[in-house]
Amino acid sequence: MKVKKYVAETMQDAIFKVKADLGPDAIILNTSKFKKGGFLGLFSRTMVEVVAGVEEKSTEKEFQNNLALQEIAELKNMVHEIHKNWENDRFLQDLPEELVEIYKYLNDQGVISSLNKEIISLLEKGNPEKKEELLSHLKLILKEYIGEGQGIVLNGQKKVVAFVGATGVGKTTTIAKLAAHFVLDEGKKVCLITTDTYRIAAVQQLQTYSDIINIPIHVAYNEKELEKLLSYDLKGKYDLILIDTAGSSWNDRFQLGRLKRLFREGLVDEVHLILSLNTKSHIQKEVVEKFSIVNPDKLLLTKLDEANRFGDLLNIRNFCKLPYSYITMGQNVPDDIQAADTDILMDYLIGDLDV
Ligand SMILES: Nc1nc2c(ncn2[C@@H]2O[C@H](COP(=O)(O)OP(=O)(O)O)[C@@H](O)[C@H]2O)c(=O)[nH]1
Ligand SMILES: [Mg+2]
Repeated sequence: MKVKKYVAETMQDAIFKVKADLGPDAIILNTSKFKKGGFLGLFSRTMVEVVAGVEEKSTEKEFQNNLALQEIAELKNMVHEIHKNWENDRFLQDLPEELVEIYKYLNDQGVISSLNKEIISLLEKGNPEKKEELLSHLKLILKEYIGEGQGIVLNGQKKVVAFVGATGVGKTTTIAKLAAHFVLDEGKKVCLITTDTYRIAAVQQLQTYSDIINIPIHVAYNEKELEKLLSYDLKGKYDLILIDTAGSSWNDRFQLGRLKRLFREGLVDEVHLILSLNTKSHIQKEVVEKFSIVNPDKLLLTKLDEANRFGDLLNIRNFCKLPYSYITMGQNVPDDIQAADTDILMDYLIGDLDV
C-alpha cells in the first residue's frame, strides 16, 4: 500500500488533497490535529493532518504466481468434472428421456449435480404420466427448493434494515432503489444512514441518491455514532431506516468484526446479505459463510441481468436456508428491482425449458 501524509487547514481541504493525489479509492488511515506557528501559544493555527493510503497494483512476480495458482485450480476442476461426468452418465443411463432432458437443462443452468439428482429423483418418484404433468410437478418441487420470498414488510411497524455484502455487489444502488420504492410507491418516511466512510467516494454516492429522492441521510463514523442515531436522534421518526455499509472483502476479518459490532442486538431489525449473481457458485458459498458472523436474516440477489445461468438460485438455498428478499436486474434507480417472488425466480431458472 502506498501511504502518504497530507496537512491542511481544514479536514475538507485535507480530504480534497487526498482525493486529488491518490484518487477516489484512497483509504483514510488516521487523522489528527496540531497547532502551527504563533508565539508562546498565542496566534497559533490549528492544522489537520491526514494519513491516507491506496492499494498499489501488484508486481509482475505476483501476477505470474497468481496465474500459476489459477492454472492449478483449473486443472483440479477439470479432473473433478471428468469424474462427475462419469458418475452422471451412470445416473442418467436408467432414466426416461424427458427426465434426462430436464437433468441436462438444469445442469446447463449450473445446478450442482448432487442437487440436480435429488430433484430428478423426486420427479421420478412422482411418476407423472403426461408431459404437462411433468412440468407442473417440477415447478412444485422447485418452489420448495427456492422458498417463499420475504421482502421488507412494515405493516404499520417502524423498521431499521441494514445491508451487507462484498464490495461492488450493488449495496448502495439497491438501497437507493428500495428507498425510492418505499417513499414513492408506499408513501413512507424513509431515512438513510451510511457507515461506509472507508472510501471517500462512498458517502457522496449515497448523498446523491438521497438528494434525488429528497430524504435525509446521516453518516455514522463508528458503532457509537450509529447507536446514538438509532437510539436517540432518529428513533421513532421514520417508518424505515436503511443502513448502507462498507463493502468488505469476505476475507477481511477486521472489517467483518467491525461490521458485527455495528449491529448491536436490538438496534437493527433486519440484516440483508447482498449477493451478486454474476459471482461464481463456490465464491457465493464462501461469502455466505464469512458473512454469517453478522447473522443475516435474508439474502438479496443483484445483477440478474448480468448472469447467463440461474442454477445458483437453487445452489445458494442448498447451503443457506435464509429467504430471498429482493432481486435486482440492472443499474436503473429505482426501476430495476423486484420482490423475490418464487414464480419470477422460477421463470429465470426454467423459463425456456421445453419438455
Ligand atoms: N448490471 C447491474 N449492475 C448493477 C446492479 N446493481 C448495482 N449495479 C452496479 O454495480 C456497481 C456497484 O454498485 P454499488 O451500489 O456501488 O455497490 P456497493 O459497493 O455494494 O455499494 C455500480 O456500477 C452499479 O450501478 C444490477 O442489478 N445490475
Ligand atoms: Mg456502496
